Amino acid sequence: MGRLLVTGANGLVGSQFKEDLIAITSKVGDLRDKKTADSIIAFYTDKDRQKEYAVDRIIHCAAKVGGVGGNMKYKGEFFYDNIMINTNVIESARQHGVKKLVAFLSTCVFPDNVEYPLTESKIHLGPPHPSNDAYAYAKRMAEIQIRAYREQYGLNYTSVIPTNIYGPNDNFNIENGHVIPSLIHKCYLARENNTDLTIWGSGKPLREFIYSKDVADLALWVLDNYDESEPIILSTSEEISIKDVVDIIVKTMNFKGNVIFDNTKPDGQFRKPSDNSKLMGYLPDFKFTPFEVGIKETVEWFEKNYPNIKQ
Ligand code: GFB
Repeated sequence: MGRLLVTGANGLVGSQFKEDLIAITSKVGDLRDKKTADSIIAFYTDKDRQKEYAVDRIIHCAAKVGGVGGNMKYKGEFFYDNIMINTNVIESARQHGVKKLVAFLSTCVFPDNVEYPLTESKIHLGPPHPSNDAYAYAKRMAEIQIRAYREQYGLNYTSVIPTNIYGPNDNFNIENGHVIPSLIHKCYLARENNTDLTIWGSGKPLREFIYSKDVADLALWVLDNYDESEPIILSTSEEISIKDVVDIIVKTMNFKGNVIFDNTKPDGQFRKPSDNSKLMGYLPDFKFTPFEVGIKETVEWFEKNYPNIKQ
């Protein structure tokens, strides 16, 4: 078995892999560019040059991601960047003999109006939620590309469908980031400046969150143990309201100020409850990091590294 290459290795999930691997970050090259993506993968898979260190497995985490705000504002970029990155990486992996590739989707790719809970077979049963349709359709195409390559080339490539991921080394941008990093950043500033903490929307929407470290552990398991053509959902199947998320962050950060709900800001999709029984069928004893523990570790990481964070 050759070496593992991880794309997006400086990202939320990519930075959680501690194995001996080839870490590809955007500093190494722009994967939206076909030649650049191909030269990177050609270099590390070249058996003559790399000998026993040649790469034959890829975990593909690189993507343009963001929260509901960023997805609604930059639909063109979320579509173009993700469809180019995925298409280039999966095609170059094929051309250079990569034996196993795991790509990342997200539960936001599922249709907005479908019978809940979400299960793997429902991905293409209708349009995704309008707030992130550009991103969702681009990600759905990775699933299509992988299935097509399995059928034509017999490649054992697959994909994982995590719920909303959070953890250290996230993008803490207040306008375009996901809810948990945005709220931790805003709560920190409100506490330091004795100002109100403003939450987007009503606080009623429900989400399922999974800790980045758990996602990395599960992606490694999928890499070496999961050979089905169908993607697999990575989820705790535990829903929590945004209001309750706010309460846990406020308690963890010891914030004593006012919490304001700004209904002029988007609630996004109301809920996207997923069924993790496929995953649990394989890993019945997998221990997910409890939400309050993950939040505590993420807040500690933020306060230790602020302001040297992605924002
Ligand atoms: O994380 P988030 O932006 O993504 O928002 P989605 C989750 C919920 O948090 C929404 C509420 O209901 C927001 O209204 N929220 C409250 C906030 N305060 C804030 C805040 O300060 N910032 C943000 N960002 N949200 C994304 C998709 O949807 O999920 C992406 O757009 C991706 O493509 C990601 O799939 C996992 O869960 O709404």
